[in-house]
Amino acid sequence: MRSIVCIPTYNEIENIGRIMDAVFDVRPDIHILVIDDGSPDGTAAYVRKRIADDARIHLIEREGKLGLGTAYCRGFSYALDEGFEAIYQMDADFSHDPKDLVRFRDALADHDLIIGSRYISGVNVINWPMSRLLLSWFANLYTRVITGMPVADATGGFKCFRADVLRKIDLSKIRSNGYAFQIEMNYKAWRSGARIIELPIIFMDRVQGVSKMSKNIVYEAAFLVWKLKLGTIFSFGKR
Ligand SMILES: Nc1nc2c(ncn2[C@@H]2O[C@H](COP(=O)(O)OP(=O)(O)OP(=O)(O)O)[C@@H](O)[C@H]2O)c(=O)[nH]1
Ligand SMILES: [Mg+2]
Repeated sequence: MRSIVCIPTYNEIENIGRIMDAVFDVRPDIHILVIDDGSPDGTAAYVRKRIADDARIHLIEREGKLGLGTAYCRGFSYALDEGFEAIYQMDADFSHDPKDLVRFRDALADHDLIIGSRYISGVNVINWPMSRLLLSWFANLYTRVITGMPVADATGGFKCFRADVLRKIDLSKIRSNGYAFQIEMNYKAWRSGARIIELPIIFMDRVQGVSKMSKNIVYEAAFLVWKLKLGTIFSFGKR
């Protein structure tokens, strides 16, 4: 399967080179698409240099910090247009272990959406403050109870979609950004009948670079799960 991993970046100059190397180490077949939002630290300029001697690297540059959700959607659309069949997403900051890309590929044989999960087989999060862990854990419980979606970790950002799943989702209608974006994509994939599997991953807090987490991300997600649920009820069972 032709595979590509979408990596959104905002000020990841300390990480981007090393993460690309780590990805190619385990998956030399995979392409990498960086979606950079005009990082002032020169992340995009660095990627551009690497593109000169590696055809597996792709770059989309946007004008300013336009948010994670739209960055992913731009990346997914690009990947579909270019004919990729397996479309991965991961963070640049080493919270996600590139070695897991191998297990994800194997699981794709009989699934349509692979979700890297911190909350099956216990809690696999390293170096998060307890407050953030609790927030994330309760956000997932809340999402599961309200939507009924059988996913233990619906807010994580380490995933792989078969292209067919993304084609069924109208990416131009997605407005959410942070946690909410991940929930919305999982929900829409689930409603469209995708075969979903969660694989246990170990999530490490970022060591290098700056966090972009904010309170708005939490409010957005809290509101979105109701919107998804009510949207489904009022569509009278339509998918
Ligand atoms: N293109 C783009 N990338 C972003 C934006 N915000 C965050 N990112 C990238 O998306 C990925 C996830 O963002 P993080 O800042 O790591 O979010 P997080 O994991 O919730 O929080 P921390 O790891 O604590 O910073 C990283 O690769 C970021 O560089 C954005 O507005 N645009
Ligand atoms: Mg992070």
